Amino acid sequence: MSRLRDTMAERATAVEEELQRLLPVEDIPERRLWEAMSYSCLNGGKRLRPFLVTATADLFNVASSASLRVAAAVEMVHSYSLVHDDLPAMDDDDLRRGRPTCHKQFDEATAILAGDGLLTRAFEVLGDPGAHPDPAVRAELVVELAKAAGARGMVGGQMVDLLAERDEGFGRGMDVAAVTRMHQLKTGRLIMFSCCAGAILGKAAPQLRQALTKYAHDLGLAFQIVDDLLDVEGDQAELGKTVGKDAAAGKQTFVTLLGLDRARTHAEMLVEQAVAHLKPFDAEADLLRDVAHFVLARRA
Ligand code: GRG
Repeated sequence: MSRLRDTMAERATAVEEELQRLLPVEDIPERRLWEAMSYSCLNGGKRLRPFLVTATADLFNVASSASLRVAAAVEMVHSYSLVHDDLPAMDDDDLRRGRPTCHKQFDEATAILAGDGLLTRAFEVLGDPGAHPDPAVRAELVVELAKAAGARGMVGGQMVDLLAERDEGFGRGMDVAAVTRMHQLKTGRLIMFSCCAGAILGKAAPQLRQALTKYAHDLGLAFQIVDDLLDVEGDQAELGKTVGKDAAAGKQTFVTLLGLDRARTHAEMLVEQAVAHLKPFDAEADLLRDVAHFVLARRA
């Protein structure tokens, strides 16, 4: 695991530097907007999605200058989603990555614009020749990220989640299949794009891209189940409660549906399955095998 930790740390630094390069202060007319955009994406985080982009791109010997660009674009979309998710109209959170959320640090309107700015900049970056010399590859990256992040993906999943919380949609009637579907959209699709982006950049054979899609599918779900487990375990540690923030807000989670033990076993099974999908790759996919185990073992 220390090999993975070191590589993740190195790549997180490289992505951070790439994000800085892609968000120069002089490009943005109001310094406050630049500050809010930078504050929201240059603030730590695990950088899991960028890591998946670069690790899958490495399988196909993609130039690191290209994979870092795409990795930074995915992180911009992820950061935008967190800024908007934290807004009072959504989850109304005060803290993100251990610091005040963007709307707390700045104000609501600035946070909305910072999110919008990050989202649109991501697509500009993918459309730029720096992402790949072949325009067909760039077009595919743009379309696939739009599908993953938009109403058929993350935004759609967020809507399902919002309605569930208000009990206007599937609500408390959500079963494991419905919760799984919601998370596949809300967090799974961006994780899936992150794993496919390397294959798109490397013009991978369809069966190899398919193997990575299946890996990402199981990894994304395991990531979410672990998130639900950490939510409850964090509550237990900090507050002496046992429900978790999401369940307390009336949401169905994998833990409310399956219980702690079965939820963990399910996540373990998914990680094993994810690793099994990497069979067509030899030792060069070891980082992806390690990151699957990291997702299971993570504490934050
Ligand atoms: C507002 C359109 C819109 C979408 C929001 C992803 C999302 C959709 C909301 C995040 C809500 C949330 C906390 C979900 C739990 C799983 C998750 C995505 C956690 C945050 O991702 P990490 O753990 O965060 O990769 P870091 O900070 O490490 O980048």
